Amino acid sequence: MLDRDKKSNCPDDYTYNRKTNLCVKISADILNFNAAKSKCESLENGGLVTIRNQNQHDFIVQELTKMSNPPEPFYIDGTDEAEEGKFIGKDGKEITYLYWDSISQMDIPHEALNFLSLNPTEDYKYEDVDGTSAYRYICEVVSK
Ligand SMILES: [Ca+2]
Repeated sequence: MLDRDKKSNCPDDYTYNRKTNLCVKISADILNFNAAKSKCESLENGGLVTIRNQNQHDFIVQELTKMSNPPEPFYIDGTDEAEEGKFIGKDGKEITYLYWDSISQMDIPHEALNFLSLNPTEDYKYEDVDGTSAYRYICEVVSK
């Protein structure tokens, strides 16, 4: 497959990164998790961004640090609603790359915290949140 084909379905207002093959857009608005998910999914092949490895996380952090952001999390793809501690991506596969911040998954109960976000106060490491708060979010369009 040619590179130009890989990004052929990346919308103009999204940013394409060849190295990670991610096509993403950081939202300007704030929504709760389900509304953010729906908004991202309103585009064909769209959804909250699924981060599967360090390279992809690095690219997202690089994009986030280009902006001036409020000290609030950004929603990304992944939920452990079905089985505590097992985060599942929008493709139905388990997310094994989980770079937790210093407070998440530690000493407080996390049963009710089922959604992944990036925590700007800790270099955009992962924080599990309950999904009810309106935050900014990161959409992707998956390559065809
Ligand atoms: Ca949980």
